[in-house]
Amino acid sequence: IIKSIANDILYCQKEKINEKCTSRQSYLSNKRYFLYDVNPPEGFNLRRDVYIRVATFLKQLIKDDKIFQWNVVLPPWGNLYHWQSVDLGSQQQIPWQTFFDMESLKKYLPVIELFEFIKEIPSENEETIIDVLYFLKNDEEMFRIGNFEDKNIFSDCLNTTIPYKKNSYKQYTGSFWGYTNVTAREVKCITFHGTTINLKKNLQPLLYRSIMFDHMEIPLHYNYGSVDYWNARRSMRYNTELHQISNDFRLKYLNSNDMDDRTIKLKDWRLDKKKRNAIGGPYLSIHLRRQDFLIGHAASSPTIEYAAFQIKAFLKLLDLKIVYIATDTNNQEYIDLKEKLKDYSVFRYIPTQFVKNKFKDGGIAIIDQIICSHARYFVGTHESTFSFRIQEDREILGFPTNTTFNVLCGNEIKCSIGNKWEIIWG
Ligand SMILES: Nc1nc2c(ncn2[C@@H]2O[C@H](COP(=O)(O)OP(=O)(O)O)[C@@H](O)[C@H]2O)c(=O)[nH]1
Ligand SMILES: [Mg+2]
Repeated sequence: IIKSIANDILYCQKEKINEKCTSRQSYLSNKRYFLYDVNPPEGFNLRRDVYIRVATFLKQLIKDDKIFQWNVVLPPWGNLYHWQSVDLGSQQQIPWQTFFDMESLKKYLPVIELFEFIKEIPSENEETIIDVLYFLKNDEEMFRIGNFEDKNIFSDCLNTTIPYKKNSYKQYTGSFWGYTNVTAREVKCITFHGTTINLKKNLQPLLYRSIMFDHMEIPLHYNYGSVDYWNARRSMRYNTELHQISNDFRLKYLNSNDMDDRTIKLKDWRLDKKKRNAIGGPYLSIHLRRQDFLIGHAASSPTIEYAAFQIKAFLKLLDLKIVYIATDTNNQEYIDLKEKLKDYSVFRYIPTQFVKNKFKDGGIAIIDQIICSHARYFVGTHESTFSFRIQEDREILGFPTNTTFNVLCGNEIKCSIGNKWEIIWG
């Protein structure tokens, strides 16, 4: 393998600098890039979980690998099914900095935006070429039989419909987040089952400098719920402006601020400590997931009438007068719900056009999540990853668990609360 590096024009060795190599100074470095993408239909909040799988894996790799400097290239956000605001035009190629605090992410792991990667990597024929792309797929047979075991084997790409094909320069073009100037030199198909750690053997940093995995939702967490999982999660702080907008709303309408609510976080997440004494603002928060959940999760989706009934019961129990509603429902259903709660103050966040243009549907959803996470008591939607992220944020803020892991029941009498994923502090 060592020999192949010397021969490969990809990696100009220091002593072998020639015309081709000098124009590619950066190839001298030991920097390696990990890129990934996720199955197009997956939503924003599952994608956030996929990032944590990637981040904890790379964190471990960096600990073990003394030679190469690994960087994760963050896949831009775009074209998500739920981002349907037509007045915002196409919501594509949105960098992570729109939603997240880059400095916080970097305190856990070296991450860069895709646009930075494109700038950093010299292009050939105006293309930024990724050295190898692994297209992961499930073993359908294993799912059919239900006999699961780790698997990581090359399979024929011809038998898979892959969304990549060769262009006239012999590189593979594909969706690549809408960047037509990003291509891959090689595409390999892999039937995979197991945790992220099992991808280590595919990295081959002596052969490849930039390595991409498509369908990164297939590999599982190797350390779900561990201290390291929670460190990665804590590093996913939101863009500070989104916090500011949420704080203004809390102060103005919900009588809520971090000092009184005991929800102060330190500037550096690494310094935050274990606590369970958060009180939250004097309001109940609800995540009422509708749209596709009415079909996909019909049994756990209440009617508006029954949702209102449950909300009233919580408000009485908690002796609260204010309820904040985060929902993806249409206006009419929200008005119906509000009508049924007319003895209480009911709020939802309605963005200005400026905020919408700047932060898009993704940012508005995060504002909803932030406001829900600061409430005295939260009731979410069963099996919604949108609700899961709120629960995690409340764990980080230090709420007692009984105020967090609650869900609205569907119309059936039996209703399970769901799992409690409690935070582990390092
Ligand atoms: N603003 C806002 N958007 C929501 C809400 N609930 C769902 N959505 C949107 O619908 C998407 C739901 O997809 P996803 O993130 O996969 O969560 P899940 O499907 O509930 O597990 C979110 O990413 C949001 O774009 C809500 O309460 N408020
Ligand atoms: Mg979803």
